[in-house]
Amino acid sequence: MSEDALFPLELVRTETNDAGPRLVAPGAVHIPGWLTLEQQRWIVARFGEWTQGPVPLRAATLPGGHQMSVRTVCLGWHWQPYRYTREATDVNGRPVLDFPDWMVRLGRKAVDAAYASGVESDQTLSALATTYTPDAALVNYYDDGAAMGMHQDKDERSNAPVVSLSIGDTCLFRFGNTHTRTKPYTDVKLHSGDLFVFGGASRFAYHGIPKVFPETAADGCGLSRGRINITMRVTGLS
Ligand code: MD3
Ligand code: FE
Repeated sequence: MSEDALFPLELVRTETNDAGPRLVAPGAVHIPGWLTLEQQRWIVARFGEWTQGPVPLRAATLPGGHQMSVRTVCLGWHWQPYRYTREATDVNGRPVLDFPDWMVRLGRKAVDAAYASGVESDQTLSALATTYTPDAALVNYYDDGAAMGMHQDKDERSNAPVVSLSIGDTCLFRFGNTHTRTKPYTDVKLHSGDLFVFGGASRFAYHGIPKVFPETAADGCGLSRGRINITMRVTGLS
């Protein structure tokens, strides 16, 4: 048999030869290895700039007094438990960085990749890519011991999809249901370069990161320790 038959062009994907798009739940599409290593390195370089200020990476303090182990820097709108503001009034009062145009374009490409891939048949979702305009990004940094408890993202006044990009160490992602923070849920490993889009019936599902696996980052992703996750959102605020 020829190599052309063994490796048809449309099935040869990324450096890591990952699987294609997978529908994890209605509206929730996982695309392993969506970002190239070069794109990952470029984004990691931007992350280095964002953390220089005006607002530093910070671990938010929850209303009960507990501090999160994940540290975050925001773009477009600053998130604090549990609202969006234009100034980081819980950190240093400084204005949040602008939401970059390249990230709007990347968000549209992500929504298109997820919902035009054929794994999600909802036409309302596949029509979204051209108009999708995220205006806030939470950029989370996880060091070895960091985790994020089960929660819903419901501080936005929009049901537009959330786009998630992972870079660095592999983590365990727990995708739950819209009713309770407990079972049933689906556990998925997220690797460096993975895309996940959460729209439709999945937009208000509980989810969390039970753990990251230290020193599992893909060689050449640009991050030597830990994990970065970018989530783009439409706040519906002005
Ligand atoms: C499902 N971040 O920032 S990304 C968050 O990896 C957050 O840092 C995690 O949860 C992280 O709020 C998980 C996956 C994710 C993000 C947003 C969602 C899943 C989602 C919104 C709705 C449903
Ligand atoms: Fe979340």
